[in-house]
Amino acid sequence: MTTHPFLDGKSKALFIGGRWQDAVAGATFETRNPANGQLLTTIARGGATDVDAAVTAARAAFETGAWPRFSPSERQGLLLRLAGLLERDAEDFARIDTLEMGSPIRHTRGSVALLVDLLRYYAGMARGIEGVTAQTADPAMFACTLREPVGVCGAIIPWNGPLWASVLKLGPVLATGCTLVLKPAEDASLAPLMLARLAEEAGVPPGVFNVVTGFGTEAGAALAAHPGLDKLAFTGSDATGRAIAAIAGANLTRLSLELGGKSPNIVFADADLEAAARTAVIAAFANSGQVCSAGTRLFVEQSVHREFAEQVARVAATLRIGDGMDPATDLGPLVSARQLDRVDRHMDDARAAGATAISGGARLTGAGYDQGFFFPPTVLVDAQDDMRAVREEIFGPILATLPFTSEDEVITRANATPFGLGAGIWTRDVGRAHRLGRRLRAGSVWVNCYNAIDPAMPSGGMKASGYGREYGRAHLDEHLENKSLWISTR
Ligand code: TXE
Repeated sequence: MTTHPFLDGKSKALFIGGRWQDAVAGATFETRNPANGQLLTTIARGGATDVDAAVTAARAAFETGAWPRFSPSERQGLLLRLAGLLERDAEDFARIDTLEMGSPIRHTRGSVALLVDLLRYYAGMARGIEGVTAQTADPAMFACTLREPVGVCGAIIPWNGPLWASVLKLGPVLATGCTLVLKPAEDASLAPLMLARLAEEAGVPPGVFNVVTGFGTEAGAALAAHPGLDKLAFTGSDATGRAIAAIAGANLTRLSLELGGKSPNIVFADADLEAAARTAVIAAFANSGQVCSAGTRLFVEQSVHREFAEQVARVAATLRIGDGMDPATDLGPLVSARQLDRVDRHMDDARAAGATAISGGARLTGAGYDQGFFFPPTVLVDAQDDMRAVREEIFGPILATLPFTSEDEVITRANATPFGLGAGIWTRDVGRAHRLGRRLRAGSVWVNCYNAIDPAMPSGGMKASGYGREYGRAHLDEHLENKSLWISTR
């Protein structure tokens, strides 16, 4: 039996206007550990009425009460307190994410440490919100810009990094003086709810941060369509993103989207191939491949392709697969049976289309695996660019290796995807790194590394990977209006 202080046998309530409450309809749903199917707890299944109450609370908090009067220094203090509390409870947060979505505990512990730093970054940014004073043609005019919070924000987040996504949405909201209604994914609601408890303890005023748990088609759809939002941020699949964009468009709700991808990782023969192979494995298989910027199309220069693919398969085969709570585990289960089926289907398609798995290739069964959703790291050769498994985001541990012969060819093929989130380049040729770094149509390009991330560096997509940026000053800008104030001195 798993013990965790948050799993106290009580059903988890919604957090609205500073109060913990059941869904108005009284409905709940179960959440289970994907490593062994064990029931963790039940959670309130919010609906349209609950979402409406949360948006109303967020509006009230934005316009009245203490929050609009919080100075930048007070918002900074709040964020610093929240960071300190997250640091204090780091182990509980790491364990709840591992229990609910399967990610290895080493991974979730590392994430919490980065998120503490992220909150401290936003705490600093709360003090750096500045407009400009413009020299206009009319010398008697005083003209300046004011940066003001956009208002009530909604956020719909996925299950692949529930704490990560919650903190990333909350940080800039608190830094800028906005308010937030967060809808976690139904597969991973617990860390966002724990974060709400921490926000309460840190002194975030009632209504500033609200969490409505529930299903996408119910609470999610109601939040996306709510006319009371000033801004909506969505992270998830491109299909749901498109539906949300249509609804937000009808309401003229300001929107940012992070919709995953099919990111290329390009290895030239002159690269440090040992480092490239090690990193290619992490790029594709970390979090069992459930990472938006996973490097799942591994382009390898023809002269070293087969040898390199085999090296990657050898490294992949050393990864230990099991329950994420075991500190030795490198790869945990996929989040759900639905996700495992999706990965299975992609594998069948790839095989039918002529690809060969030189490692992995079938879901794991037998002792320790049967109750969970385990799929091993899978390296494909004989893959083609037009195969479904090479075109579509799988969100599982399947990596396609693809040989290429020239820079121009690989750039064309790497860019021939609807997505544009991340891209990797491995080479010792600095000129080539610059040339390709500019030509790749992706929001982030990593040279001789992959998935580097820092609070100060913006991250987001081009093309169907979405729009808007998270992290860095760009993320704050998404939460700020730019008001022009003109004062005639005549
Ligand atoms: O995503 P959804 P799913 C991709 C990945 C994965 C696939 C499906 O390829 O295999 O999406 O995952 C909420 N109105 N990514 O089905 O549906 C839902 O409750 C409003 C990539 O889980 O996009 C959850 O909170 N909200 C991605 C969130 O949307 C709705 C991360 C994401 O769920 C809704 C996750 C609706 N009609 C999946 N329907 C990334 N960018 O990293 C669902 N939701």
